Amino acid sequence: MADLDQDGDLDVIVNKLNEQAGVYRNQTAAPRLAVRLRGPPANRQGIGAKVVVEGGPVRQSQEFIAGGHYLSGADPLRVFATGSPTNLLRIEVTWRDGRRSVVPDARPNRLYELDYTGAVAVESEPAPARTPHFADVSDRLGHRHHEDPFDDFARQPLLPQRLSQLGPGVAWHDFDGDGWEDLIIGSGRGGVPGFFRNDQRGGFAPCGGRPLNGRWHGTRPRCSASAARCSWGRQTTKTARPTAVASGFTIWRGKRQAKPCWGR
Ligand SMILES: [Ca+2]
Ligand SMILES: [Ca+2]
Ligand SMILES: [Ca+2]
Repeated sequence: MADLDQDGDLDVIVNKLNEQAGVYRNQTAAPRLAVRLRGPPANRQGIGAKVVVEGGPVRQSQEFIAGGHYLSGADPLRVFATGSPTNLLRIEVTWRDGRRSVVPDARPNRLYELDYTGAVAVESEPAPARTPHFADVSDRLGHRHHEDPFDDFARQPLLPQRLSQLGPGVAWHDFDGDGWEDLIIGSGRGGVPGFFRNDQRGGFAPCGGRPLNGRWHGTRPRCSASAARCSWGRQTTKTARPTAVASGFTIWRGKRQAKPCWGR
């Protein structure tokens, strides 16, 4: 878009494949106000500056951008509706570095060109203190995730990110059947999963890396795309799927009786 006929409104140019471009004149008769910027030497068009115009039918704001339209750009001119031609308007430009330029008594049907050299620094207000809703209590568990170095991209060069670096899957499962969910933390390659029994007082007691007595399979954690899954006899309980892709593990109960570490 650009104001081709210099009447203060933006006209439209449309590029067409294998045809002549379309040029459309904006024929609005509504009062308007146009703003153009003269930025600092490295950014003469004031790209990134935000303009707010008040005093018109509504509060209006626009940003000076480079490109951003589909395969096209536009004349760095911003046009605002002014409502009544007698309205007095306020133009405020906030430049990329936070400086501001203000025209307190702008009038409709005019083009205002604001120069960066007249901008003034504005002291930013201190951010209000925020009270977090959650607190990190990871240290109470004393658990540390382990993941052997693994080059994901050697196997899948087009991966957007390393899937081996997402951290462990976490599952809740009441292993001892006391009605309180216990905590299982999966492991990456080379590590061991963490088992923590719910002590019913808001804490968890670690059971070490091998909480099941007797024989159990899965002692060698593997990195997979599954969530933590617990299987007891014929019954399989999928306890959680914390993320779409996470380091997970599967516990299979062997033919011999296996018991949790706390002896039940
Ligand atoms: Ca025009
Ligand atoms: Ca026009
Ligand atoms: Ca429990």
